[in-house]
Amino acid sequence: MTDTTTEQAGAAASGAAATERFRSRIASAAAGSDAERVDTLVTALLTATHDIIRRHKVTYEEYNALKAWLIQVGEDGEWPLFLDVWVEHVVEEVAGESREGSKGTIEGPYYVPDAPALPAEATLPMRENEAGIPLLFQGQVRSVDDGPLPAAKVEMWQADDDGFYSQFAPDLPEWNLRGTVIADGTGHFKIYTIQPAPYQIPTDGACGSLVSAAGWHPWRPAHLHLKVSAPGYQLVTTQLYFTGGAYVDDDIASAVKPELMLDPTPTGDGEHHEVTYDFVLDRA
Ligand code: MBD
Ligand code: FE
Repeated sequence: MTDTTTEQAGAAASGAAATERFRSRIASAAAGSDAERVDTLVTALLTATHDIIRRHKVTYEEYNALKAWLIQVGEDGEWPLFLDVWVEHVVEEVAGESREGSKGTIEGPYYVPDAPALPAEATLPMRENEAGIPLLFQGQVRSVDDGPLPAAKVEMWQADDDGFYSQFAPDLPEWNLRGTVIADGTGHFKIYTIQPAPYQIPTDGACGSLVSAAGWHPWRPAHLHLKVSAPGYQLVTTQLYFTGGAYVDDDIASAVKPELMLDPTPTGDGEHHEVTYDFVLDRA
C-alpha cells in the first residue's frame, strides 16, 4: 500500500465519513431516554471515573492530556471508531445474552444500509482485478426450530485486500465488496468474493495516538461483516474470521468468538477457497 493511499484513507477522511454516516442513520433516533435512566448511567460513569482518579492519583498533566485527546477524537471524526473498537463489544455481549441462534458480534463503523440486491448465487460488486484470493462463501439460513428461512436477507460488507472499505476510503467504487444477497427458497446462498486481509485502524488520528501512547497494536484480524435477517426473526449482526489468521487471538476490538471462525479449503486449482457457514435466527 502506497503512502498516498494511506494518507488519503487516513483518520480525517474515514472518520468524517463514519461520523456523517452515523449521524444520518442513527443519532436522530436516539432521543427519549427518561431522566431516571440518564441519572443512573451518567452517575455510574462519573463515579467510576472519580474512583480511577483517586486510585491512580491522576495528575493535572494527565487530566489535561485527556482533555486535549478527547477534543482531538471529535476533530478527527473518530468517536464512531473509538467507541466501536473499545466499547461496542460489551454492548453486544449484553444485547446478545438471551439469543439462542447464531452468535453475533459488533457492527463496527463501516456498515452502509441498502447495498445492491443480489440473487442467491452472486458475486459481490468488485473491481475487474480485485486483489485477494477468490472465496466462495456459502450456507443456509434456518430458524432455531430448524426450518429453512426462504428469502432470508444476507447483507455482507468487507474491506478490500488493502484493508479499505468502500464509501470510507477514496477512489473505490461506491458499493465495492458490499451487497444484499437474497437467499433462495430453502434459505441457501452462494456468495463469490475475495478473502479479506487484516485491518489496521487509522494510525494518523486520535485513536492511533492512543494506540502508540499505550504501546498497543492497531490491528483487527481479517473479517467478513454480515447482517442476516428474515421476516418474523431477529436480525443478527456478526463477523466471521479465519482460523489461524493474524490477530485472531489479539483483536484490538475484542470481537472474535470461537463460534465465528471459518476455515476455507482450497479447491481444484488451489486458487479458489470455499467455505460453508450456516446461520440460525431466533424468533422475533
Ligand atoms: C473495522 O473494520 C471494524 O470492523 C471495527 C469493529 C472497527 C474498526 C474497523
Ligand atoms: Fe470491519
